[in-house]
Amino acid sequence: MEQFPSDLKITALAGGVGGSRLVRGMAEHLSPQQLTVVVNTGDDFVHFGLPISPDLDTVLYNLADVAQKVEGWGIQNDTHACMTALANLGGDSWFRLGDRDLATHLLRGEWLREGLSLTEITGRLARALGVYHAILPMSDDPCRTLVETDGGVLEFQHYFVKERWQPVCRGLRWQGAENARPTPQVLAALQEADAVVVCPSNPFVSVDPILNLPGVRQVMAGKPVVAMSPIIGGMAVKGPAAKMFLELTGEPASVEAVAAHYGDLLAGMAVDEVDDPLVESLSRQLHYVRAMPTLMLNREKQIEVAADFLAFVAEIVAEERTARA
Ligand code: FO1
Repeated sequence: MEQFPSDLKITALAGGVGGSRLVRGMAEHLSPQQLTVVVNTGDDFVHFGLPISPDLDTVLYNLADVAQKVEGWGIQNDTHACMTALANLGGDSWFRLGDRDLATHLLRGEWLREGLSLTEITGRLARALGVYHAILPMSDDPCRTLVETDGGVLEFQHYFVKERWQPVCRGLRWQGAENARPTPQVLAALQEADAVVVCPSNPFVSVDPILNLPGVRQVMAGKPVVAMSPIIGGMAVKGPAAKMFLELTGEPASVEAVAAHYGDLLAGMAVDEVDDPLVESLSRQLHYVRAMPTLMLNREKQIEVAADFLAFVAEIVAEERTARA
């Protein structure tokens, strides 16, 4: 690709696996000064007394190149001796924590008890794993996603992992939202960005928790915000995004539904090449639309897809600057 201009700064909003694939690709093209990642912490929960931050760890492990290749979360070649022993003792084993992964949660717990913030802890873990792009939790305050189902309100990981996202989702709410604030680092990264990238993460449970924090939308207003659609040909690559579109909006998942969900926030959106026939109609909703390959199932694809996507973002930034000059 043409070199992405070295003076442009991107702040990306990401959830877990889908987001971390694009982030991983972009990190190959952008220096740590150019790319900052703001990560959803709505999926966080406490399990066996350990503070688990699945999306932060997924982004971290992917950037450190130690993530499980197929699942996208957890550590590649991790062992599960602790989980096996725990299950043999009658403990709950529905949430699979690998032995090496456990070290992350043990340290996070220890450092939280010492008074460090989640932001500081994530920075320490990143440096220890040789990751120099900033990974910022959206907030240092708890703001936990709760899923309203016919069977009652479920904590996000109970809905997602234990129930395999099968219950019908009737609504979402966030425990702690009334007191949760974005960190100063998050607001500064958004303020300093030339463009904000909305990664191909679940709009409802990965991106909305970040956007809903007070001040986040305001600081993004007027900046080019460019998304990559998490919906390809009406389906989600992974997880319940397509199912949630139908259950929460009554409309089937589509690139138009993604654009409608984000509304005026977006200047542009990249859609997968299979959705090329929808680009014309989508252009009535959005100023900048481009179809391109977006599947990123291996490292090479992540790098290639990120290159095309960043070229699209750079064009939008340049056009917006010209329009405003
Ligand atoms: N996802 C699963 O589907 N099953 C698991 O047992 C599981 C364990 C797990 C452990 C640590 C971690 O950081 C993530 C883990 N995930 C697991 C993934 C994760 O819970 C979800 O993919 C995200 O929360 C959705 O973004």
